[in-house]
Amino acid sequence: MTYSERATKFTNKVARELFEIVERKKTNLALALDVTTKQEFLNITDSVGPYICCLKTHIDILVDFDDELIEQLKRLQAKHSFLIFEDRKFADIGNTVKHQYSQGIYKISEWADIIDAHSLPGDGIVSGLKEVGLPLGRGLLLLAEMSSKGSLATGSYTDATVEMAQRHKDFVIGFIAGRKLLMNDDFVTMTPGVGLDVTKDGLGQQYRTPRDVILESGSDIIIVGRGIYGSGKDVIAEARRYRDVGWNAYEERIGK
Ligand code: BMP
Repeated sequence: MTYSERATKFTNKVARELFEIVERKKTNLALALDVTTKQEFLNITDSVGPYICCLKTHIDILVDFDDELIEQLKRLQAKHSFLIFEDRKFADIGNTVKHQYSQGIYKISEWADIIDAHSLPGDGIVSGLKEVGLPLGRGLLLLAEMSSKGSLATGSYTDATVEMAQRHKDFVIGFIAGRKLLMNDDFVTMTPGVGLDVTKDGLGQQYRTPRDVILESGSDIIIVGRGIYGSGKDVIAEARRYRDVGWNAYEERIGK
């Protein structure tokens, strides 16, 4: 199915919006922007904005975070049209994650369209996040697999994560995983650990190509970080390159 056909099937508003943006901008690229200053964060977002469907953040790595940053980020979101995914990887009991999601310095629920969580604590984590996020029209991804070497999220853990998602279809929009996990098209699959030039970093990250991820493994969205903004890179040229390779792999998959 095409992204636009998929978009019409989602009941969750965020999942629908994501695929509408993908189709409209013709990009299945999400940027993982792991820089540590506001200046770099905003500059790169503005440069790469036209080529991405989603901006993935780790808001707690910014050394100079303030509320103004969120206002500036929202302005760039309106300018370029992308969803914001805060990669918070919640991993605690429902009551705790509820506060972590909505309170503290970052007030993630106020600006992040998408968040993610580990399934490790059981269904309560989804219920806690849902209490906050569902009324705000947000969506949750469950980490069913990880790209890092030696990840324990495999086999029965992955299967149980898929079952958990199916029990919470109103709020869980999909998975962080290396491949499409279900034959039906009810969930979004987003895949990190994507790179064209290197196969690993020095800390356990493992990279696969966009073609492998989208065409061979049936994922929907490639998440690329250092492949785009790494040292000495022309971020616009790299973003275009990943967008093109990712989109060509999708067109090949649907037989276009
Ligand atoms: P990079 O392309 O620079 O390796 O960045 C990958 C990004 O995806 C990082 O932000 C990391 O936190 C995230 N990520 C990952 O690499 N593997 C996973 O399994 C899950 C992730 O969220």
